[in-house]
Amino acid sequence: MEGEKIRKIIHIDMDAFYASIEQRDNPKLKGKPIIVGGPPNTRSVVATCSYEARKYGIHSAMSSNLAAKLCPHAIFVSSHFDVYRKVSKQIRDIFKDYTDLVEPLSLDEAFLDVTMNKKNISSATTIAMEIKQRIQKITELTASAGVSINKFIAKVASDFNKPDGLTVVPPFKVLNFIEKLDIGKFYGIGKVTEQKMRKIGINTGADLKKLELNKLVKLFGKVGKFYYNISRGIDNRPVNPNWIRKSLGSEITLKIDIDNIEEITDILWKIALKLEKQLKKLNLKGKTVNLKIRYYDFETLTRSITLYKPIYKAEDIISDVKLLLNKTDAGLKKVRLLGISISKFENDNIIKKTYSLFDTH
Ligand code: DCP
Ligand code: MG
Repeated sequence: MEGEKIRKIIHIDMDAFYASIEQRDNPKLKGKPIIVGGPPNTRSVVATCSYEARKYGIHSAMSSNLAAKLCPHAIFVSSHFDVYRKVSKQIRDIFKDYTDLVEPLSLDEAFLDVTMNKKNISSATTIAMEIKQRIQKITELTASAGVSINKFIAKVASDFNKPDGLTVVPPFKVLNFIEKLDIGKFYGIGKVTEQKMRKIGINTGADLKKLELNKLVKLFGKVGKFYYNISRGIDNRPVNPNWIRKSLGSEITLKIDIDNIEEITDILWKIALKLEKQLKKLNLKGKTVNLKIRYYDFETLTRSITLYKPIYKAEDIISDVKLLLNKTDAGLKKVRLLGISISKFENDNIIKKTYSLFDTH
C-alpha cells in the first residue's frame, strides 16, 4: 500500500467474554472466580474464566481439573452460546454504525478500518472510546480496544491494558512499540515458534529486527517474510469483511521421520486436541475430516471423510483420522509431516476468517 495514506485500524476484544456474560446474567456470580467450561473430574477444559479466577493462574484451555486444584472455591458454569451469539450481534451492529469494514475474528473480537467512516470522525481514538461506551451501555459489558495503523499493532495493543483498556499506538510510536514488544506478545507467533526464537536469542521485537530476510525465511519458512515486515511495523493486510473460512487445520513437521504407528497416532492426537481448541474458540463444527501426510521422500497425500453430523471434539476427529490413516502407507513408509483439517462447516455463513496465515507450529 505504498503511497497510500496511513490507515486507522481498531481492534476490539471483549473482556473475559463468556464469563462476563454469565456474571451479568446471574448476580450471584459477580465478583467471584467463575469458570465457563465442563466440571472437574471430566476431560473438560476451561473455555474462559472471570478476572477473579485469573488471579489463581487459571486460563482458557487449561483442564478443569487443574483449575479446580488452583482455586477450589471456583464456580463452574455451563455455557450459553445463544446468549453469546446475541451479544456478538449487538456489538457488530455498533461497529457497523461506523464502518462496513468490520472483520470479526471470533464471537468477541473484530478489526475495524475507520480510515473513512460513516460518521466522518477523524480521530480513531474517539471512535474507539465511543464504541467502548456504547458496548457498555447496550450490553453492560466491557471491551478493550487497540488503535493503530495496522491490524498487527491494533491487535497487540487491545491486549495491553485489559480489562476495559484503550491503547493507542500512533504512527510515530510504532517502531518503538514493536522494538520493546516481548516476542510472546506478537500476534501470529505461537508458543512453539516463540520457544524456537528464544532459543536463538530473539526475545523482543528489536532482536527480531536484527535478522535478515533470507535468514528468517531459512529459519521459519514463508512466514519469515511476515516476521521481517512486522518487526518493521509493516502489515498491509486489509480489514476484509468478506473472508469466509472454509477450513481450519493444523500440521506438524516432525523433528525426525517416523514409521512407528503408535507414535504417529500420538502426534495426531495432539493435533486433534489443538484443533478442538481452535474450533471451540471459533464456535465451529465441520463435517469433513482431512488427513494430510508427507512421506520422507516428500510425496504428499490427503485422505478425507465426510460425516453425517458435524464434529469438533478431538476424540471424534481422531477416530476418523485413524480410519483415514489405514488408507495410507504410514507405518510402512516413514512420514515427515502430519496434518489434520476440518471443513464443510455448519453455519459457514456466520464465521469469518481468523488467524489464517499463522496456523503453523
Ligand atoms: N475461548 C474458548 N477457548 C479458548 C479461548 C477462548 O472457548 N481456548 C472462548 C471463550 C472466551 C472467548 O472465546 O470468552 C473469547 O476469547 P478471548 O481469548 O478473547 O478470551 P476472553 O474474552 O475470555 O478474555 P480476555 O479478557 O483475555 O479477552
Ligand atoms: Mg476477549
